[in-house]
Amino acid sequence: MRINQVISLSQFIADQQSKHPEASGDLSKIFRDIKFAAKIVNRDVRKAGLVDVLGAHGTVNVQGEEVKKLDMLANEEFKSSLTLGGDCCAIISEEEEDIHHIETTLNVNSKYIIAMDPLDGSSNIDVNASIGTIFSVYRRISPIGEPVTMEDVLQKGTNQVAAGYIIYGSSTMMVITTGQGVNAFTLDASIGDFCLSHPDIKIPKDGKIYSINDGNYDRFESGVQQYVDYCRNSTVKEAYSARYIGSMVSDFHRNLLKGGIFMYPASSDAPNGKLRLMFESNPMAFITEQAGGKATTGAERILDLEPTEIHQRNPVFMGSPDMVDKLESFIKG
Ligand code: P6P
Repeated sequence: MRINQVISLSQFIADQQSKHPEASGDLSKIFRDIKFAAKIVNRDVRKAGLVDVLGAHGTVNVQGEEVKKLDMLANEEFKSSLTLGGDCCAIISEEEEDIHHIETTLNVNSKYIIAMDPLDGSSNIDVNASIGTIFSVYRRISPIGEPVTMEDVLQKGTNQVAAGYIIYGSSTMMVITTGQGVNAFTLDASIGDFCLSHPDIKIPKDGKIYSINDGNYDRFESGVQQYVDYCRNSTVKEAYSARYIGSMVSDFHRNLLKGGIFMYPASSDAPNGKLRLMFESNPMAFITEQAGGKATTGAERILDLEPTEIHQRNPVFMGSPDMVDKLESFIKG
């Protein structure tokens, strides 16, 4: 046994792949490509402020949201790495209106599709708060070699082959699941690789942290308001804490490790909420459930939702199972 045995992300994926003799190794290559882009985005995020990558890109995306320069940089980095890697036949991105088909000879004959939010939490970029990348991996449904269809990219969350996020915070960490639990890898810049730092993460069954944009309180349905009141009025002994940074990856990651509930409900001015099913809800719901948590719209399991549009939104409640159950009890009255 080597002292301080370090397990790299690549080694970990290879070990997991070896448990599945039928595996082709293509998924390992998808992680290779995501890891490469993540290191480049990490470099760009870390030097933001020193070079002209802060601020607005001068355009708005399909969501009608102001695009930041780093958003577009990150989007291009992940598209480029996945294209050069040759194992991804299409990408859907929060920053792209439609399917991005990858039609090089290698990619056209590959079977994996990526759904990604290349840089989530843009509003925090210019104020040096942590941000992240979120991704899902799906296997195409239509025959390999044929043009990717809408059916290929609009798959239920239960069809995810893998999901993960990279958090560019006090350290840069990649948290992933391939359906066999949740593991986190911290970037060791001295060796330029992600190393296993949090094996087999399980979210605490209950918690005291609730994360929600309280500014929307008056526009929430009464069940959600009642749950927020329940948390606010908790006794000193039970004292709940409100923690919300406005960057889903950061709020999610804290609650995953400490226990808590992350909420982005529907509201009177946003009847489906704000977060995107394909780019935020599904990958984070997969990770939540693999860590022993619950992820619902308040009415149904997120992973069971049937997507109908690339950029569709849904209400989000995810985290410690006892907290999600309590929230749902208020919604169900
Ligand atoms: P609000 C960031 O823009 C984001 O998509 C998520 O990362 C975050 O949880 C949410 O929006 C914050 O939205 O309306 O509270 O600022």
